[in-house]
Amino acid sequence: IRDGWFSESEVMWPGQAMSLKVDEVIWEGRSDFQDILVFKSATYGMVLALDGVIQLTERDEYAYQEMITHIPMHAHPDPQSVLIVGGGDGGVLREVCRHAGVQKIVMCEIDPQVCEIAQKFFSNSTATAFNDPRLTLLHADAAEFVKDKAQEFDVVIVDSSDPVGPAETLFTADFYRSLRHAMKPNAIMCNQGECMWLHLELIGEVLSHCKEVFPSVDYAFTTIPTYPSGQIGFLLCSTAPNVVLRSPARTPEPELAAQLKYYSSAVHAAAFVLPEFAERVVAKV
Ligand code: AAT
Repeated sequence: IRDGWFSESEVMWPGQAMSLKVDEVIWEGRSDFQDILVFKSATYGMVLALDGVIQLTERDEYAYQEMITHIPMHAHPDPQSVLIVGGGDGGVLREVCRHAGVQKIVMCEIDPQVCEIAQKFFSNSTATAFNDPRLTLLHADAAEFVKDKAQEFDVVIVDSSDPVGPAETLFTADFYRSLRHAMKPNAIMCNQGECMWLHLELIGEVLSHCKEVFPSVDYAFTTIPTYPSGQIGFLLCSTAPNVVLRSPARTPEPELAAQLKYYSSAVHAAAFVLPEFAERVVAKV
């Protein structure tokens, strides 16, 4: 923070930095895993940054949380058991809990302090469902946690930070192999998939790791002002062959649809239509 403005650290996006005007710093410190910063911004509400990288702002978080959650949840015909990897702010959990058919949710977030801070400062936005009785909350490296799991989950949502830092383990073929083992037949996973404007090469690599492990793979994206370059993607994988991830298996129940601000069935299908420069890379994998 300099002269009243927060600028994002640019390790993974050299030469550019998103800046937000700061009204008040609310919390600043270091956990066992990362630097944590919470501040009130002038025009984007409360903001959470980890290691200098924006994880959420109250103004636009739903564009990410809804899409990373509802694309896999609606690509699956009847998800009952869900694993959330990362997601310590609780936003993905909030969206998963909106599905009445879900019976069991396991969330594996490496850093307990992120969950504590979310419940303290984001209890009106993302951290609304930590008391849901369906939730089991664990604090571990998800790459370790999934190693001995078999056929447990219908949907896995990997809401992880970028591969520089504690999330490095979550972008490897080993992790995807363990995940596949932890998933039921016909299960779907959705992974934070970085930005096609910045990381197309990384996306191609990670997609090919996924292809080694999963028979059906595709890539979608959402728009979001406060993530680098205003856009972030998702890697979608199914444990079954020939699953068309871009066609939703279900439409949102009316009660859910009324709460959604970004996701719809039309947006689901459209999110997989990529600009030609990205389509070429994804189609080649
Ligand atoms: N919904 C907010 C967006 C995130 S959160 C990423 C979370 O993943 C963080 O809370 C972090 O502590 C957790 N995490 C990182 N590594 C691991 C791991 N190995 N196991 C379990 N949890 C982990 C992502 C924002 C994307 C930013 C785009 N630039």
